[in-house]
Parts: sequence; C-alpha cells; structure tokens
Amino acid sequence: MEGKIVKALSGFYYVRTANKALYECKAKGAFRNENITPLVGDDVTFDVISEFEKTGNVTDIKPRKNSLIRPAVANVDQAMVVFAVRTPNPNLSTLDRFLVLMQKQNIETIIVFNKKDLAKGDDIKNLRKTYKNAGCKVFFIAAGGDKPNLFFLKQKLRNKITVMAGPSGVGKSTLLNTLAYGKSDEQAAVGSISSKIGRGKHTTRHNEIFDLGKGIKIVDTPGFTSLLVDENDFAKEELYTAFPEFAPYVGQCKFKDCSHIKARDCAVEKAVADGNIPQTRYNSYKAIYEELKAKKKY
Ligand SMILES: Nc1nc2c(ncn2[C@@H]2O[C@H](COP(=O)(O)OP(=O)(O)O)[C@@H](O)[C@H]2O)c(=O)[nH]1
Ligand SMILES: [Mg+2]
Ligand SMILES: [Zn+2]
Repeated sequence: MEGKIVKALSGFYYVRTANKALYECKAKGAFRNENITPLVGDDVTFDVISEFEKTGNVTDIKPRKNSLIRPAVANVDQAMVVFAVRTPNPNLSTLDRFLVLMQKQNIETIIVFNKKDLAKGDDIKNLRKTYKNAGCKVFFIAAGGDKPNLFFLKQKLRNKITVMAGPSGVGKSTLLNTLAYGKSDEQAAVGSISSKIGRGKHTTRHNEIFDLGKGIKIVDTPGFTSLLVDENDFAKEELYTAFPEFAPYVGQCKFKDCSHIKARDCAVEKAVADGNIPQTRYNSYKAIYEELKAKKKY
C-alpha cells in the first residue's frame, strides 16, 4: 500500500491513502537509506498488519523533494508565515530569518499579515512595499473579523501542502478555523477539525497535516522560537542571494567580493542610504552575516 504520513506522534506514523483511509503505522522495517527516519509529509509504502484495526508498518520512504528540521516535515509545496500588523508588532528580523531559511530550501513563501483591522498610518503600505520587493507574495487579512475576505489567500493555498509558521498571538489558530469553514466534506469532519484546532487556544505539540478541504492542506507548527541561520544553511558570501532586492546593486559595488558591510564604494549600502533598500532588511542581512561569520569553522 502507498500513502502519505499526515501525523507523527509517540512513535506512530499516521498514513493517509489516496482513498482517504488512515492507517496507524510503526516504522520497523529497514529502509533503503538507513539514515532516514520518516517525517510528516513523506510519501511511503507500507504493509497492512490489520485491515480491521487499520494498522501497518512503513517499509519505504520515497525520495523527498525537500525537508525541514523546524518543523520536521517533508515535501512541502510552500510556506506561509503569519505575523500581525500590530499586537504583537511584527518582528521583522525573525521574519527575514525565516525567509532566508526558506529561500535556501527553495520553498516559496507567502507572507500573511493578520489583524489588518489594527493597522495604523502607513503600516500596510510599508510592509507591502518591503516584502513585495523582497520577492514575496504578501496578504493582509483580518482572520478574526466578521467577514474575513480570504478569497485570494485561499486561491494561493489550493491544491498545495503549506507549512505555516509564525509567533504566537498573531492569529494562526483563528486563521485555520476560518479556513476550515465551508469545508466541502461532511459536517462531522468540520467539527472535528475545529475542535482539534481549538478556538484560539490550541497549542501545537506535534506536526500534523490538516486537510481543510478544497485542496487546502496546512501543517501547523509550534512557531519558531529558536530560528537560526547557520553555516549549513548559507555561506556568508552567498547570503546576499537571499535578499532579492539587493540584486540590482550588487554588481555595482567597487569590489567583486564586497561584503556590503562597511565596505568602500558599496552600491548596496548606498541604496540603503538612499532609501531604495529598507533599513530593516539591510539590518537583517548584517545580523545574519555577522552570525555566519562568527560561526565559521576553524
Ligand atoms: N484584532 C484582531 N484580532 C485577531 C484577529 N485574528 C485573531 N485575533 C486575536 O488574536 C489573538 C490570538 O489569536 P490566535 O489565533 O490564538 O493566535 P495564534 O497564537 O497565532 O494561534 C486572539 O485573541 C484572537 O481573537 C484579527 O484579524 N484581528
Ligand atoms: Mg495557536
Ligand atoms: Zn557592496
């Protein structure tokens, strides 16, 4: 039999088949690649132990198109990072780190700024400009509002597995609940998803793919408290490639190997000074660069 691991919990892997059956599996077999342990999102083959009890044993893992450590998940199609426009104010440094990590994995990232009802002044305009220039799709929503208009976001989420991340308090659970409404499956399923996700109180303890219906599949994650970029993720000399808005300038620096940090005749630094690259993005670049430099192996 074949299926996809949709949940991993206490040594059990829950495998969903194409016709929606769910098997509780162990992974006792020797896999072709001994170093691999199954992840949520893995496409696997498994032997059925009991058809009546729906139990099985995973025997092989198909090659992954990508895999993440935090959260531990494989074969995601895209990432969705959720922040609030305000309350809590978005930590752009954390956001930028997340974007760098996803860029390294070649995972396209959607940025969702929730609580747009709390926006003030140029909040939305500024965030939109900064992150559009960073090459991201940006959505502003009010997931907790009376009639949240999620049409365009839903369109972007359809027929994909999306890993969702974001600090607590920004409205991730609210968004999942809102997305789950109008689920085409039977009413019971809606209830079970809503109760599982909880109404704003849910804390994620394990990785699981939530099927919200209409082809929307979300992996909720426990947030990212310890997000770090390390030398396995990027060489500091390549870090600038994760900042697409630097691209028009990097070629114009005086030195080919310009670090873009306190360098002579640096076109990137000039662009920051001229307001053509946001200071926050440049600050993130600098902070991550210094981190990578400090971590250099001896
Ligand atoms: N003003 C406003 N508050 C929201 C919105 N969405 C969620 N909230 C509130 O933000 C708080 C945190 O929401 P929750 O979904 O638990 O966030 P999570 O920790 O990311 O899962 C709750 O009090 C929600 O009612 C929104 O669109 N606007
Ligand atoms: Mg939550
Ligand atoms: Zn430079």
